[in-house]
Amino acid sequence: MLTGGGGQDTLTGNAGADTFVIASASDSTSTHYDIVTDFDATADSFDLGLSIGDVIGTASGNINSGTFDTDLGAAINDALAGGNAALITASGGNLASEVFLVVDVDGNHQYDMGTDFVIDVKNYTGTISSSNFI
Ligand SMILES: [Ca+2]
Ligand SMILES: [Ca+2]
Ligand SMILES: [Ca+2]
Repeated sequence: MLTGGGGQDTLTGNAGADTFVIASASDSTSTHYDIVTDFDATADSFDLGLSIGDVIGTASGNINSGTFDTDLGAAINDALAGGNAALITASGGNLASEVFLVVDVDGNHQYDMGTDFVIDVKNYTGTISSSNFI
């Protein structure tokens, strides 16, 4: 089990099944999102303290660290209309190629800094789905 706290954490699992625990969205949101370096969707899990719906949308857009929350919202809000979690690939900006998992905790189908989880699933493998959340 790997647990993030307040501020930005980098969490790295091992070759086996890992559970990445982030207890509160306030521990991983906005520009202090946590970074999970090696999530393997065939073995690893997230424990975010809430269940995730079936639909995981995908989106892409320019993401810059200086305008992170605005950029993320503009790029992902349509994808969140289909469920409470979505993946966004930064297609441009200074964070280009990073992939962010956004979990819409308050269920309003929009990204809200401080309220919704943002996790950088750097170099993840497999297909992240609702079964990866415990
Ligand atoms: Ca692992
Ligand atoms: Ca954190
Ligand atoms: Ca929200």
